[in-house]
Amino acid sequence: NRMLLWQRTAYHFQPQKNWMNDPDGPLHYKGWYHLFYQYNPDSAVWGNITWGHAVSRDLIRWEYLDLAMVPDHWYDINGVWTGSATILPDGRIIMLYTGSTNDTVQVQNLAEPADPDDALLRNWVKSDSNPVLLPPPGVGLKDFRDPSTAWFVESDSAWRVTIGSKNREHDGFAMVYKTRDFVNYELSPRPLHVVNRTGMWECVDFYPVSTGSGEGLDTSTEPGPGVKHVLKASLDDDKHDYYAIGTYESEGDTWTPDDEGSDVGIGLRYDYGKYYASKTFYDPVKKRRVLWGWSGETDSEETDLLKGWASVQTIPRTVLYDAKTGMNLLQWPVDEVNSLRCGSTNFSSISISPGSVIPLHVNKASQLDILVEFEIDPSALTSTVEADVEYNCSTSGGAAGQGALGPFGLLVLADKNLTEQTAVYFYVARKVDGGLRTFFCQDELRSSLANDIVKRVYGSSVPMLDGESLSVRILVDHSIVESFAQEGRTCITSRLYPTKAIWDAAKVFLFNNATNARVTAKSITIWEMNSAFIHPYSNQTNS
Ligand code: DQQ
Repeated sequence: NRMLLWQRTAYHFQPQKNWMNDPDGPLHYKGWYHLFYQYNPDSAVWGNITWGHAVSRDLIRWEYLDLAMVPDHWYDINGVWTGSATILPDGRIIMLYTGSTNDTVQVQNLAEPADPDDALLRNWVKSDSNPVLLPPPGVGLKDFRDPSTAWFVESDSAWRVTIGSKNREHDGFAMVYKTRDFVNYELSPRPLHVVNRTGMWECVDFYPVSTGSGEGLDTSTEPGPGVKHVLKASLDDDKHDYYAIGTYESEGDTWTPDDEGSDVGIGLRYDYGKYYASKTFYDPVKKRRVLWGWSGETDSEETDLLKGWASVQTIPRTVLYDAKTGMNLLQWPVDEVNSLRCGSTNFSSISISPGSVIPLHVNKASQLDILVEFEIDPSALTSTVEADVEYNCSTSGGAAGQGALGPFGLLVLADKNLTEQTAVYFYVARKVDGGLRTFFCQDELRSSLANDIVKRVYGSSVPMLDGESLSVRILVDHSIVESFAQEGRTCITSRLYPTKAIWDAAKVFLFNNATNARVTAKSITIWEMNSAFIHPYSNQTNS
C-alpha cells in the first residue's frame, strides 16, 4: 500500500518493525551514541516491553543492535520499563530501570554492561541485588517508576536519583533517593518537588542549565551562580511533558520554580504537540545537553497493525536556557541533522497579501528542512484594531479562523488543491491593554481525508522581544512534522497521515489568512533532506 509505505520516516529514528515508546538510558560511550527504547518485539501495539538498542556516531545515522534487555527475572517479567543511565567518573555505566514484577509491582533495578570494553554495550548484566528499590510506604505499588540519571553532591559524597509518583490526593511529585553504591538507597524525608492535582509523574528528568555560557552542563553540576535547574515531568493524566526552571538546594534536596504560576505540570511544555516521555543526557564530546522525545501515532491501532509499526523518536534537540527571555528553554535540532541537507531553494521578500496562498516550488516535499522569517506590515501593527478575546490555538478555528494579524505561515504536506494541508502558523493577538501577544500553532484539522485519525490544533504563546522578527524552522519527514518558533522557544510536533499529499504530490505553500495585515516572508530557505538510511549494525562498515 503506497500510502502506508509513505508514512515511514526517512531520517527520524524508528525500529524496523513493531511498537516503540519511551527513549531509555541515552548516553555517549567510547565514540558511540547509544539509544535504548521501550520496544515490543512481537507486535505494533504496546506490550511485552523490552529494551531495543541502536548506536550512532552522529545521533542521526543509526544502526540497530539486538535487544539490550528482556523480561527474564521475577522482578521485570512483566516488562523492562523506562530507565536512565549514569556514567560514573571512572567510566563505569550504571543503568537503573523500572521492572514490572510477576505481581505487576513497580520496582527499580540495576544493570551494568557485561563487557565495559565493548563500545557497543551489547550485553547487560542485571544485578544480583535486584530489585534495589521497592515502592516506599505510602506510595502505590503501581505509582513508582522511571528512575532519573543520578547526580552527585560533593558535600556528603553521595549520588541522588529522583523517581516520579503521585499521592492519595492525586498530587504529582518527585522523590529523591541518596546512594553511594547504587545498591543501597536512603529515601529523602522531603520530595524534590510536589504539584497539587497533577497526577502521576512519569519519566521525571532533572538537570542543570547554564544561564550564561550557551553550553550544556554535566548532570552533577552543583547549584551556584550562573546555574539553574530544570525539572520535567511527563503527566500521565494528559500525556504532555511539562518543565519549569528553578533553583535546587542540594542540602535537603528540594527544588523551587522561579515562577510558581508556571510550575511543573501547569506551565510550560517542551512541545505542544504529540511528544511524550522525553529525557535528556549530557554529551561530553560536544558539551551539550541533548533531549530525546517519543512521538506516538495518532492513527488507529488497527492501521498500526496493518503498517506493522508504531511510533518514532523526534530528532534529538540541544537544550539551552534562553538568556534573552530568562523564562524558557530553547530547543533546537542537533547540528548533525544539517548534514542531511541536500540542495536548497531560496526565496526572498515574498509579500503575502491578506487571503492569499502562494506555492513554493520544491521537488520532494516529504523530506524537508524549512527556515522562514516573517514580518508583519508595520502599519497593521500600529493601527487600532479591536482586542481579541483570549486567543487559544486549540480552541480557535485553526488556520481557517481569521483575525486582524493572523493566522499566517506555511502549509506543508499539502496537495495541489489544498484538500489536505497542515498549517504551521503565527497568530498575533491584540490584548485588551493594547499590547500584542504572539501565538505559534499547528493545525492538523485538514491534514488528512482518512477517518481514523485524531486531529487537533496545537500550540501556545511564544515569547517575543522588541524588534524581533518572527521565525520558524520546520522539519518535515513523511508522517512527522516538528516545528520550532523563535529559535526553539515554542515547539510543536505533529503526526500526519495524508492520503493524497504524499510522494510527489506533497507540496508547500505560504498563506496569510489575516483580514488586514500584509505579511512579508523576508527570507525562506528550503532544504530537501537526504534519508538517514538507518540499518542493522554491520561490522563491515564500522571497523
Ligand atoms: N512508559 C513506560 C513506563 C513509563 C511510561 C512503560 C511512559 O516506565 O512510565 O512502557 O510512557
